[in-house]
Amino acid sequence: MTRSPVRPHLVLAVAGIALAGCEGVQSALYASGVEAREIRLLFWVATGVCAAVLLLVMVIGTLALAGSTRVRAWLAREQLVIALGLILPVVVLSGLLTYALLVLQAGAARNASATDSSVTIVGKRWWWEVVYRDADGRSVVSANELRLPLGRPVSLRLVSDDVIHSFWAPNIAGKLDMIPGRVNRLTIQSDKLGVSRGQCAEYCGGPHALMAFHVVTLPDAEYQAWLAREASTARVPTTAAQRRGAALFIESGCGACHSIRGTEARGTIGPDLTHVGSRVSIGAATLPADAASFARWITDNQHIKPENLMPPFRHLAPEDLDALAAYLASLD
Ligand code: HEC
Ligand SMILES: [Cu+2]
Repeated sequence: MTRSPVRPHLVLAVAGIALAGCEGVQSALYASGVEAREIRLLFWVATGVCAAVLLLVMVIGTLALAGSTRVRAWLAREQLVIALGLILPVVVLSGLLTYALLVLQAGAARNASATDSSVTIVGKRWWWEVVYRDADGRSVVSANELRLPLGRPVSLRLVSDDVIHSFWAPNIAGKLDMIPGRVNRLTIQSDKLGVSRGQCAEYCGGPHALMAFHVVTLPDAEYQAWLAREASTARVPTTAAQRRGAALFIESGCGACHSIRGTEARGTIGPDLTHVGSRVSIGAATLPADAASFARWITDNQHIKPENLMPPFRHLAPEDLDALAAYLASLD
């Protein structure tokens, strides 16, 4: 039998795929928040300690197999067996456990000290409702995207309407479950401008794997301006196509499930669409929020996100579909 040669190209391709997962949009190793940095340090310390222990075991194993008689006799001494086989593991594991508990405690203390909760996130099947409280105490309903002011702690109330979900934005913080009938609090702080990605981390049925979201960190002033815009009613359609789209939205019954503030559409089963055109994505981070994706989503959402709770609308004439998509894209 001949041994198959190692194919460097194949190795590179596999390594490339594996490493592509590390580009940082959704990674606890690209920490850009207070809690995520604590968790990343914990990860590297635990990995480093485990690597050192592995190295020690390999060296001793090699000596035990290939060392001289004197070395092997020394290794077989009872004191050494007790020191390396009993005391060392107890010390190393207790140290790591204590450290991990301290990290956990620091997060719990942050969550307990937070007084006001300016953002509530409701886990839904299979998307996220995000409700901000603005400076005047008004609720501003949005979806599938969490915007944060740079460098300021924000206390999140995490709740669920249906089953257990788990909120996880690994670049910014650890994960926390959303449990029906309970309010879990998570204080998070993002220290890096830009967009990262999060994911539901507790299997919640159907398209759970496609229940993601984006976290958008803005400079404080931009965040305040954005929140004021988000609180306003929807932009009035300006072109003929957009007006046709606005009428179709009501005629087609979309308003039974979706709200567009400032219009008759007041449904609450699906995401609020008042400013959907300004979001990074639709379908809980499955498609970008552009006109082409709106059209695809309306007709084909059961293929894009199988089993999601929106029925596909296939009967629309192509020009009507375009008008509807143009209207939604204009809602910035
Ligand atoms: C029976 C309720 C229902 C009806 C009717 C309905 N939708 Fe939806 N829609 C949903 C649900 C639920 C979602 C969330 C799907 C998901 O991501 O899991 C959704 C998602 C969407 C999204 C993506 C929003 C986002 O932020 O992710 C758009 C856009 C949308 N619907 C447009 C429409 C349009 C246009 C119509 C009418 C032609 C319509 N919907 C009719 C329930 C409905
Ligand atoms: Cu889930």
